[in-house]
Amino acid sequence: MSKCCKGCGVLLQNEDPSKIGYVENIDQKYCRRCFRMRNYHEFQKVDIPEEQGSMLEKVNKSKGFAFFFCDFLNLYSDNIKCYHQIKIPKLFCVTKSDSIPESIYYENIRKWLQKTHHVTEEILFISVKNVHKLKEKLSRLPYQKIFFLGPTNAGKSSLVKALTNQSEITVSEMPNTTLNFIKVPYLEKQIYDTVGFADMYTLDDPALIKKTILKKQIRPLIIPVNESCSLLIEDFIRLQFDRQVQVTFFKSDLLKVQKVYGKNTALLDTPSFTKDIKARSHVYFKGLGFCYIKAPCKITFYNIAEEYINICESFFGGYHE
Ligand SMILES: Nc1nc2c(ncn2[C@@H]2O[C@H](COP(=O)(O)OP(=O)(O)OP(=O)(O)O)[C@@H](O)[C@H]2O)c(=O)[nH]1
Ligand SMILES: [Mg+2]
Repeated sequence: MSKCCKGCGVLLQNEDPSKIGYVENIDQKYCRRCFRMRNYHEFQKVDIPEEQGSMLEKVNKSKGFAFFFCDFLNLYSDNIKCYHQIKIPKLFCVTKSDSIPESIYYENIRKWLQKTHHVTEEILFISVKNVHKLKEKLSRLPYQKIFFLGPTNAGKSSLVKALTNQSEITVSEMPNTTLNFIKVPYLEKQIYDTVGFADMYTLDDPALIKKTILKKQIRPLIIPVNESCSLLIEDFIRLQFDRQVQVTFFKSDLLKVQKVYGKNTALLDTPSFTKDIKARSHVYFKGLGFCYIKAPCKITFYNIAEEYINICESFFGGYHE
């Protein structure tokens, strides 16, 4: 009989140590990758076994209900497009609400998701420290099958654990921790933890991922810039502005963003692209956070491919002023 890893859901196998799901003894509870992640905090990048599309297809064919989880720093358009691909009854959950700065009203984010991103279903704000809203919602849902979907690292597995007091599921800051559907009984229902959507800049860089962990509330970092200086994110992504403008970064405290003067950086030679930024925009660096730009300007991006940038209208201004 085929057995699955209790931590990540992958099918266990004892034939090929180089492939996912490997265990020396098929009776073991966790695959080698989960075992090492749980005990030694060791990370091994893997290719996701299940195609994202086929996972969504299975969900969309079910008669279940979907919770879409996305953390505050990753509410970018490409993630929200994934939400719109869910065709069964659903709701939108902004996770890691403990990290949202006090100065930002949930109501503004909610209206922005509705207006800018066309989210018409219910929107909740939750964190692992506060799962009661999720419990309440689940207790009122007339569905047996509940799918927890969303980008990798959004906190799906952490919420399953917090809801069910289940300690077997593996949780980590590394991307694609969960590798398959994991069915967990909850009340009279079945919750299905799933494989996270993954399109982040950080995917191949464990050291960088560690700098994106949100240990406490985000402190917005305000940096006035002009055409004679650049902004550096972790010494490699560089932003050059064409005029004086104020930039406010929302990111983990661990991620370094600094202003540097002069144009004599080695990164000048790397491929770049330029974007026109409208007043009151968010520029998302997928997986790293975002910045709010108040006035119109042009930004030239160095050392980051265009696919890792999403730009959209901000939730500052407009909705509450
Ligand atoms: N600050 C904060 N961090 C959280 C919260 N929930 C989860 N995390 C952290 O976010 C990281 C990812 O958590 P997971 O539960 O593994 O995320 P996931 O969505 O299951 O990720 P994949 O399995 O890779 O798709 C871990 O480092 C968690 O500790 C939360 O409510 N607040
Ligand atoms: Mg997970």
